[in-house]
Amino acid sequence: MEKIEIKNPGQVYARNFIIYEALGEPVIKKDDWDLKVYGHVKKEIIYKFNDLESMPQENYIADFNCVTKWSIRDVKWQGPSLKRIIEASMPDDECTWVMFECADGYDTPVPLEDALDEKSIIAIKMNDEYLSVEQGFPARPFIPSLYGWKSAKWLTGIRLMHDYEDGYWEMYGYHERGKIENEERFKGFSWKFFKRSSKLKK
Ligand SMILES: Nc1nc2c(c(=O)[nH]1)N[C@H]1C(S)=C(S)[C@@H](COP(=O)(O)O)O[C@H]1N2
Ligand SMILES: [Mo]
Repeated sequence: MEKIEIKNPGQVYARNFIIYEALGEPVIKKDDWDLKVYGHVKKEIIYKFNDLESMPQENYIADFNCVTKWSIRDVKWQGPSLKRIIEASMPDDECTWVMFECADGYDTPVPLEDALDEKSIIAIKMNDEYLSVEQGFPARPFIPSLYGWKSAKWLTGIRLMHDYEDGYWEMYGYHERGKIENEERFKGFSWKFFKRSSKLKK
């Protein structure tokens, strides 16, 4: 199976996921659940779980990287292409960001460009099994190049936006984009540049 390698400076590998539920764990019945793509789109679309499952599935191996510096090596991911899902709704030309919205009230924005990456998916399986309730059943987006807080569990909405808006963690200072390679952990601050400037002082 294809393996996606992303450089993850400053991360430490752990054995198990740490389960984060900043706003608690919602109760979701699979048959009642749906995922709505809306906002600045020509066509709103509502997906049921079976719709996602019957679409062509992406399958690959990639690390999960939490911004608090723990990573899980070689997680197997499966789900339909996020690009395909977004493009089906025909976002208008001024869209630049998407907001992932969740059943628990959590939300997080990502640049449209990253959402449209070939490797971005709506994950419905991790390591060959449907997501567990604590890990976001029925679905969570996964974008290999971005930190784990962008992988919003219990996803219910994908909102196409013209302009950037903060989500839950971004409001507390987490980075707008969260690109792992550049250590985009906090707004207006990059460890890459911090290290470089502290070296210059010596
Ligand atoms: N709905 C929701 N999604 C969420 C979170 C959350 O608190 N609520 N935490 C985020 C953070 S900070 C991380 S690192 C991952 C953790 O995923 P896990 O609980 O599967 O380990 O979920 C992300 N998605
Ligand atoms: Mo995280």
